[in-house]
Amino acid sequence: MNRTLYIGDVHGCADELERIVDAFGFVRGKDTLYQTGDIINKGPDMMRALRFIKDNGILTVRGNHEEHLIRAMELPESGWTEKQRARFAKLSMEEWKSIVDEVRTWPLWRDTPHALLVHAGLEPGKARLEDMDPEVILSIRYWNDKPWFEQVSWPKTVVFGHWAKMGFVNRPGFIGLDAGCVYGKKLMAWCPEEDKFYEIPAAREYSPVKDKAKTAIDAPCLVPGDKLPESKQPKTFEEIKAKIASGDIEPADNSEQAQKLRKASPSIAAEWAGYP
Ligand SMILES: [Mn+2]
Repeated sequence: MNRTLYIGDVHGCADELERIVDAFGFVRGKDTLYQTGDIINKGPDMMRALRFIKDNGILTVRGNHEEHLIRAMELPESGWTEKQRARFAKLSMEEWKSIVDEVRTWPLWRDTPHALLVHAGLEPGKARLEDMDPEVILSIRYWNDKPWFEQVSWPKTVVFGHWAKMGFVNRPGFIGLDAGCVYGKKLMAWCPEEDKFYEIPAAREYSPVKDKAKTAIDAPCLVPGDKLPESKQPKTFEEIKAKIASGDIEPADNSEQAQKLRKASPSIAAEWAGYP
């Protein structure tokens, strides 16, 4: 029987990625491997993880970390934030160029035989993927203070990652596979033909959990507030949201659609906000 495996967020955890594919018993040329995106950043060895993805023909979707990288590479070095500088210092520019060439080819979604695969989720109230905001697909967690998957129905099972804090989700029509491997929890994967979940415990905590979603720098690259004077820069995600709500941070995009998004999900707006 040909089998399929959907693998959760990797974040440079190359060992655990190799081990879960091994535990599945991947047969090259017969089985198909998919992955939820966010291969890069945070963890111990993103180059090896990327090589493994490529060598084994694993079909990924783009994660918010890959999208932030693509956008940062389009900026002149002088336009990078401290956070971006720190991230770029970890590899050579040549390596980053090869990564960006690769991740640029990853789609926002894959409509696969068993499931729709996206990085974070789907925008409630929209029936077509083409009509959804790409930043929502890449970053959604809560929408009007409720998990997005409680507000979406889709003709096929939706497989997603991105929400390490929520962890493994298994409910009718929705499978969330980011179980926080890079935070020392586990890498998870789903095989629909066997109706079975695979998991590999993280060898260690590669990145501290407390950094996650609590500080301004959680927004991987473009940190709203970086262009404000030091004393006025928001230090936490809550502050970013408050500053956007109060108009202290003037977002570059003030269209009706952008305003709607800021109301439904201030976190997504904060993560992607660019302002003059
Ligand atoms: Mn993510």
